[in-house]
Amino acid sequence: MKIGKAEVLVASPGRNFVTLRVTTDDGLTGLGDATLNGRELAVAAYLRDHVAPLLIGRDAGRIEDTWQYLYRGAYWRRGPVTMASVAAVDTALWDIKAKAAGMPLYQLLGGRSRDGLLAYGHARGAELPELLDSIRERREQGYRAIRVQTGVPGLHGTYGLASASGPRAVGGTGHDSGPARPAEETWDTSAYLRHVPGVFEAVRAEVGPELPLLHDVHHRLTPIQAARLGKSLEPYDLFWLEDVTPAENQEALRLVRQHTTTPLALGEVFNTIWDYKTLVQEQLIDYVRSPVTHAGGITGLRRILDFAAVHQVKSGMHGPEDISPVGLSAAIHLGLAIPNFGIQEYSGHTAATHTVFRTSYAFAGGTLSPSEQPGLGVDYDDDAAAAFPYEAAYLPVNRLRDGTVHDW
Ligand code: KDG
Ligand code: MG
Repeated sequence: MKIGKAEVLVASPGRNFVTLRVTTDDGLTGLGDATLNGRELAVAAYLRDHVAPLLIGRDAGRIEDTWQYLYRGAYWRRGPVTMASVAAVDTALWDIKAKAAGMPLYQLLGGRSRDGLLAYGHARGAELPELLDSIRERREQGYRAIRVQTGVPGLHGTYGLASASGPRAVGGTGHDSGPARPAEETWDTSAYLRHVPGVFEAVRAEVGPELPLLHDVHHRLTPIQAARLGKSLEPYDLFWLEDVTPAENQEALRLVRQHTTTPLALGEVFNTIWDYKTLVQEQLIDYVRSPVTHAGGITGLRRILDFAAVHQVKSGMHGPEDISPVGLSAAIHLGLAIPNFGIQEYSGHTAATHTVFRTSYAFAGGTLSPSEQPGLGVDYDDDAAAAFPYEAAYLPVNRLRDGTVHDW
């Protein structure tokens, strides 16, 4: 089973996606997601110029060897561009192997460890009434776990109020203001810390004690601020508090941990096991946020999650709209098989996205399940994709009130 073709597919059905399609000499195809929000073309070029030519003629069945070849063999290792590229190759090869075996991918990963994956959806509102409506809407859609993001008085727009993957860029539409560039938002940590506990108090009073509630801080606090927030949210029993600090400084989480029993999830921007070394070994977090798409594929993420399992840390794979249906499907197969599944983020995709990515996984009763189709169970429609060319788009940039750039 030699690799005959490796194509990099870039399209923007609803938003930009980068997909790798690997085809073997005997005609089997595998898909991998390589989407890196706001830096899509960097990954496309890395794959097209530096990886695809190396794949031709390789044995498609040698997944681990290919992973090592691309990771160690490049000399320049880690980082989001490299690891999204490695992930796309790895996922495509698992898709092929499972198709060759005539099995859904989760069977090759050890079979089912559970019936389906508990998924959480997103609720948002600038003001409380809008937020409570949004929570009601998600519950009507079947969600049994909900992430709650709120506006902050005095700030126009903050993380989580637009779609999970952020508003699109401004400009670049051909009729106004030059090339596309990121939108800018304003941030005020004190206002946020004053406001959020009251919102959770009101939400808990409305939904009762059982509904799992989550919240994403999106890397905006210092460790001592994060400790204060975690402590102030304890009465509202969060399922998790996400990305409280930027966390490149893993040791900083020790301080947060000493002060609060609110469970912590972290790492959607991390790519390798090394990014989690201290966090996991010292049990400074409870959930690993990396998705298959950004952490070196099934092979890379499974290694992280096995390491996490030793320390009672569970999965909480990133699953906003900028993880393509291919990446989401890979997450569903992996999440079904691993022993330490925690929860899966699922914000769904637009109708336009689904015209290009033909999926077979199901969301029902708050639970995601893969189909029994061989492989990942996702097909890519080239004809549909032709109608959606790439459009430059960026995540926002965040500034403090005095203009200082802050973490978004
Ligand atoms: O591309 C960035 C988004 O995926 C991110 O902002 C979404 O934080 C996010 C989440 O938890 O879904
Ligand atoms: Mg997040």
